[in-house]
Amino acid sequence: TLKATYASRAQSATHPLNAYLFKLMDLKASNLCLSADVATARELLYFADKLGPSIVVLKTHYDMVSGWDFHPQTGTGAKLASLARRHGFLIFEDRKFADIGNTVELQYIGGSARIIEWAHIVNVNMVPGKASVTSLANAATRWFERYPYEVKTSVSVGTPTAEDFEENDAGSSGRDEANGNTSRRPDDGRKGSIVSVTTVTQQYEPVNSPRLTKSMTGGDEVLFAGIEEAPMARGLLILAQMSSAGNFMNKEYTQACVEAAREHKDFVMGFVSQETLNTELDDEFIHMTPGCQLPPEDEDQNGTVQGDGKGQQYNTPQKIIGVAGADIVIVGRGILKAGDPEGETERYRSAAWKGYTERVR
Ligand code: UP6
Repeated sequence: TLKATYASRAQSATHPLNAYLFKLMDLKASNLCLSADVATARELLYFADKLGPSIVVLKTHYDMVSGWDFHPQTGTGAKLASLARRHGFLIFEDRKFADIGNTVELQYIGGSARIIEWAHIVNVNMVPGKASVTSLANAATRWFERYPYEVKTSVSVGTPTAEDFEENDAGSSGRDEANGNTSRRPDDGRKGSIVSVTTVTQQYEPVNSPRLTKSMTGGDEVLFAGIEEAPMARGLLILAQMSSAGNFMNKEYTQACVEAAREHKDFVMGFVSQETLNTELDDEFIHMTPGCQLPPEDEDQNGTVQGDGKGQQYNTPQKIIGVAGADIVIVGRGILKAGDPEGETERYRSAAWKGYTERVR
């Protein structure tokens, strides 16, 4: 399976978000996830917009960001969702849930952050047991069942203005029964550069419903570079291996993570891991790998990269994608602390993509 192309895995993927993500990777020639570990919401949105064209996943730690606006329609999550549609990437909140099932459910759906509303992907640290995975899966199902809703989107020609950034947020109207109020909800919709006027009305059924239907009416839509609508779905990555020195995730633990994933294929997209964990023929999981840096441009590109002095260890994209067989590299400081983050993003994108093309060749 190391030779399978992203395009072919888009076809065979069982999870709708994996099918979408592999297609994005193929279209954008990118297997790069930006770990947007910044201090303020302002910087987060800035980097999401600037670097969005080169990445396929934007990873957040919302709880390290100051000035996070929790408003469901106009807040930071909603703005990120809008940028995700515009540039074509998925949002991954790296919350690493790690508690009893009941608690992780409430943390996923509730609180001020309401992570489930704006993050396509979350992850779990499965130390408390497999029940944490089951609970998150059930929570997502129930969330969809409670909120079947309609999305109306209209986008304009040319460079988006501040105004359509706010307005065309492909949010959806849904009645929040628990709170008794009707609110616009941020969610998946347009993406890619906008090249035509579009008015689309979409009706979504809960994603796990047997009645799953999606009907589209309204005007024609033309989206940039074939990038389509993200499916209305939610996904989980299981943290199966860590990059940090001396971590306690041994082989048995990693294997238990793989078993849990196989038991919840409709919700678990794959793993945060250091290598591919697809060992059985019908394993279709995706693997995202943190602990990735390139040597500085003027140094030997096959040389090794020092850790950060706080336990983090780094491998090159070539090693992660080409040798270990992971699918997406996760890069934070390698890009964010560079003098030219935009140029550096391209350097990482092309290095990781080269690792992929050489692997499948
Ligand atoms: N992360 C790791 N290692 C793991 C799991 N997650 O580094 O095993 C996360 C960190 C950080 C990012 O929480 O957000 O990936 C890595 O950032 P860096 O590239 O700046 O080291």
